[in-house]
Amino acid sequence: MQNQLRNILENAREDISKAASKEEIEKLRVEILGKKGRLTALLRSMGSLPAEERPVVGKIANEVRESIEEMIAQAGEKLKAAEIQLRQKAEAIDVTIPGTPRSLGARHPISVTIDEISKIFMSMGFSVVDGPEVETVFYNFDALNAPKNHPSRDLTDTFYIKDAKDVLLRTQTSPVQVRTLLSQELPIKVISPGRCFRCDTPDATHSPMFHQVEGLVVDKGITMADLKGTLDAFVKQLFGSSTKTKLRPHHFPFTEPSAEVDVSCFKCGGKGCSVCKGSGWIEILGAGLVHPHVLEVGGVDTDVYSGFAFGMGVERVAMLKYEVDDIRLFYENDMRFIEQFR
Ligand code: 2NM
Repeated sequence: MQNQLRNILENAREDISKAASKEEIEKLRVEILGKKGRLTALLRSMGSLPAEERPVVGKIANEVRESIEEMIAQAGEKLKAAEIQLRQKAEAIDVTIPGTPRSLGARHPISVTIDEISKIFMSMGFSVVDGPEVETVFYNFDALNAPKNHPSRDLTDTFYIKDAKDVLLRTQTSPVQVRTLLSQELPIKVISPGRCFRCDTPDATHSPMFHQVEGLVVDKGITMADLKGTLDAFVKQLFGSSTKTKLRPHHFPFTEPSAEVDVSCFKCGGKGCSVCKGSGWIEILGAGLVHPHVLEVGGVDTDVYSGFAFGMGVERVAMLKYEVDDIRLFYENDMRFIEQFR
């Protein structure tokens, strides 16, 4: 019987040491110490021993039981610790793994160009004004002296808001200047950068949405000389100090006289190259003295005051400066393109 007890203890030690889970240990506990367990069965058979042997064997049996209980408890603790360690390892954050790079983005080349133009005019004392992109026929056409039959008013050229025949997307930023004439005290010296809309089929040089910067100066005694001097100073800062200006007669409904303004090519200096298409000159602005009809709508006394105005396409300026050959590149928002103009 003592040998059997020793066997149970040794087998238990071996089995428990091999157990790899809480379930396996519980199974062993039932097999050895449970109601129908090996040790329990042996203890029951003690009744058949001679009376004098019973206390000795009983003592050993109790020691074996205690040893096995102790081994099971220790194995349980060990497994529990291993399990915790495993879980901690699985849940741990490896702070040495490089993070996912997040793009910071870049300023859009159109914004860069608008800011550069605005900065130059602000240095000459201009303020920046803005106004609604959704306008009325009055501010976009009537107040700007556009004849009732002017082609730019057509449905094919202008985006009208459906079912509201008087409301449209502004085709230029000049309605902002009409609003400025009506709301600000004289003298006025403003530029109005912003988005404009025209029904154009997109191609390399056309987009139904584009940007303009227009300027307006109204004061006593303003002449074409003020216009030419202002634009001359502007293009020298934008394209370089040797840039020359040339005014060609033109027609706009809102100015009289009107001119288109060319600048000498900043790339070749006038010899002729790919940027100026061989002519040495680049058309960059429209301008003129504000038509008295426009000033009168704006409540200006034309006996005392006169003004000049000008306008330019921001995309056109950006395309020339950065040698971009397709306007549509500005609206694709491909970061490989956008990032080149920081
Ligand atoms: C241009 C060309 C010439 C212009 C006129 C006005 C206003 F509102 F004062 F009459 N603002 N801008 C103007 C003049 C715009 O863009 C090519």
